[in-house]
Amino acid sequence: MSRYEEAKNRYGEIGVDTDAAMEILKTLPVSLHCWQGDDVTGFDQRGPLTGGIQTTGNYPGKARNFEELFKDMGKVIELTPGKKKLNVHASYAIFENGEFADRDAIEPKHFKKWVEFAKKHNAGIDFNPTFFSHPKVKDGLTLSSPDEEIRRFWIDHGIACLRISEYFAKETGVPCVMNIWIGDGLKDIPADRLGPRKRYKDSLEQILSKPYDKKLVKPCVESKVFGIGVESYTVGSAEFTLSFAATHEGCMPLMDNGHYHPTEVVSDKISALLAYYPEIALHITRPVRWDSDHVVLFDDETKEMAKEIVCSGGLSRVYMALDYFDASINRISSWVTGFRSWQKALLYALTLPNGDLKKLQDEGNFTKLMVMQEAMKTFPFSDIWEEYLIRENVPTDTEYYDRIANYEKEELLKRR
Ligand code: RNT
Ligand code: ZN
Repeated sequence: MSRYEEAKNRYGEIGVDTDAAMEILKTLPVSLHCWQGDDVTGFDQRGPLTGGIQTTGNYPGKARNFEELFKDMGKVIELTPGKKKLNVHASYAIFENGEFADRDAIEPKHFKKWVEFAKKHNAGIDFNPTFFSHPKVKDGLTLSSPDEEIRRFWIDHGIACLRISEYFAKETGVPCVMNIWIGDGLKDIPADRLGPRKRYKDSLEQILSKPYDKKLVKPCVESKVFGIGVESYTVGSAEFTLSFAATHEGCMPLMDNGHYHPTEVVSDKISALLAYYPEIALHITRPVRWDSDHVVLFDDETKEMAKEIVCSGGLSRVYMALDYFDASINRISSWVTGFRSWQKALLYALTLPNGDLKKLQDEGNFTKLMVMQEAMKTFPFSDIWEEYLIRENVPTDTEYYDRIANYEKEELLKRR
């Protein structure tokens, strides 16, 4: 009997169908963020990364143009199991033959190559307007700026992005999640906290009041607690964005698990939102002390988030996207390890005896619940995971590093 057969039997004894778990997992789209490949630089400007976010590290081989980024993302897709969606930022517009359009004037045609790339990999696309790293971010503000000209520019950017999102959805046949995140905030004590929030609310309403196909485009708003250089006040706080989504039909809340106070956990918030919203969106990252966007690992909180999505029946209601950027190690490996970790967490969640555990809780049998929860930690999960990798035709956990090292030698180190 193969290791997988043996493991399958063990799981079978506790009522878990591992084949069914794998069949479900391979159909669940997870959004692969394009910005891990070039440290969130994008193609439309040469200035620094702004908005209170930061990449750290200077590992060689960063993608410098769309050809290199596509090549790198292709490598990531090759080395990871599961269904992908691409996650694209507006700053990754592709301009050719000397043409250029500013953020308020970008059009679907500037993303044609992304559509071709997505189609090649049978993937849908999610989209993000880019409200940072641009000269029109004035005093750290965009959609909440008191300067009406500045605010207009960014509202027009949001509207342009709705059109592009619709184009992505039409072309790929997959609805496009359009995530609005602004880094707007203040370094020091505000004199007026309400003013910027009212302006942000009005800006969002102006953007989302433009007609768009609600079946094709799924807008969401991402909250944040603070950013670097923006420590004292964030316009789009948790309460602000949740309230906005709750009062604007069709707009989802997006939780990034790096955007909360260090003892708060998104795993606990998922069910709270699912009790109220038909659909929600997530940015999956690994905060270390602050919103540091470390590579996602197969750690306790990552597992708990996946478990919550699975247990609450949220697999069809939660849009899952990765969001981190590590420039201190091989960027392809960062991408691959993070994507695989989330797949692993989902498979782990799908192979827990969730129905029985729930029953124990409801019966008040907390003794057995604890015993079973602990027992699951050393179940032969690795054999199920390896089988999934084989079925998905991708290298095992100990094989993929060499493939990346080879790609580094053949491709990345030549980018000087
Ligand atoms: C920043 C937010 C946001 C960005 C991306 C690049 O703190 O998490 O989602 O990481 O838009
Ligand atoms: Zn995020």
